[in-house]
Amino acid sequence: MNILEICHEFNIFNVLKVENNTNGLINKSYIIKTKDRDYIIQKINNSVFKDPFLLMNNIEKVINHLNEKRQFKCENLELISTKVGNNCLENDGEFYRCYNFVNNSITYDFVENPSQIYEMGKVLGDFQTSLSDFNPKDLKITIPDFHDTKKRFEKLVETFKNADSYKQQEVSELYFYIIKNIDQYSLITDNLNRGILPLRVVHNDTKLNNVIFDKNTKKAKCLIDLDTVMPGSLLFDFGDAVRSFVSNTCEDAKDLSNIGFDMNLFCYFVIGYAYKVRNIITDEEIALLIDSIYIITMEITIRFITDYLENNKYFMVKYDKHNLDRAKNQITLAKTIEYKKEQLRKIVKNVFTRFE
Ligand code: GN1
Ligand code: MG
Repeated sequence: MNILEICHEFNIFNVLKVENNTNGLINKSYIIKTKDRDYIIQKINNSVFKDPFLLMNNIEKVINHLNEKRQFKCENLELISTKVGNNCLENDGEFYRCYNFVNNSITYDFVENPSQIYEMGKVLGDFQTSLSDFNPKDLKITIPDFHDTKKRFEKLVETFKNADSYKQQEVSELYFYIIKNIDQYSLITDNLNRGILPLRVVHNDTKLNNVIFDKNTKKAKCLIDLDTVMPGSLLFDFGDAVRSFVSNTCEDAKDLSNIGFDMNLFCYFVIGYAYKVRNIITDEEIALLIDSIYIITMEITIRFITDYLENNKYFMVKYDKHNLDRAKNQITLAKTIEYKKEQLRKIVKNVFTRFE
């Protein structure tokens, strides 16, 4: 089926234009423009998501719950059904889904103004609070052990052993830093398994460009890309969100000298976030917020190196060493976080005390 035929399956006719959307490292997206309204059709990567129907059912449940809890529906999260009323189209082993595309919405790869980050903190906090009464066990596991950093690490060790010696040499400096910090990787999962941290609904991919903003009001509207909603710890989302904006460069920038930890942005984020989650977050979760930023940054570093060693099977790349560049970038950020940990803990403590 070509893209126009796929549109027809979603009852979309009179297509004026189809644009490729290059955001995202996993799914392929197309913006479909028609006379009356626009849509985004995504081809779900089914080597990453083995059962797209399971994933779509998770998404639908979460959207329905969010719509019930809020006074407004996020129009960006309106799923368009197929002609026969399904939330997903299967054709020749390929899977497509369709959302409403809202023209006055915008996403950012970079921070242009600290108020965006305050907004991002609020939108993440709102997501977690709105879903705090949703039983996470009602969601299916679409990618097992997604944020099990220790397992990601073990996979890297295996992959490294089997890699060719040239590549081993190439990643050795990164690899040894990763091994040195092994003690930290199971901090969140161990506490989850022991019941010290509550199991919650987690978005699992809370980077800045998954926050939709209103072009006119500049307010954040909602978190999009719900592909990885699954049970887990809210710390995964906090850590991932912070790592995505705090260095103020993109995650594949090659110039490592620009990578820092923007304290000012971090404060804006924590204030917005704490304001929204103050009634649901536990002391045990607050105590690990800073660790989560380090852990999730190390986890994505581990994933990028593993994929580089496995010849870029998982993440889309634009050139052979793309994943290696991403890993170098993220490990540089992780080292900055490690260095600032105590200072960051004080900020978190001060902000949360203000909301007591
Ligand atoms: C992937 O496709 P995208 O960009 O939303 C990945 C995330 C990573 C992210 C890094 C299912 O998300 O886990 O943090 O790339 N998604 C999946 O940019 O693996
Ligand atoms: Mg995603």
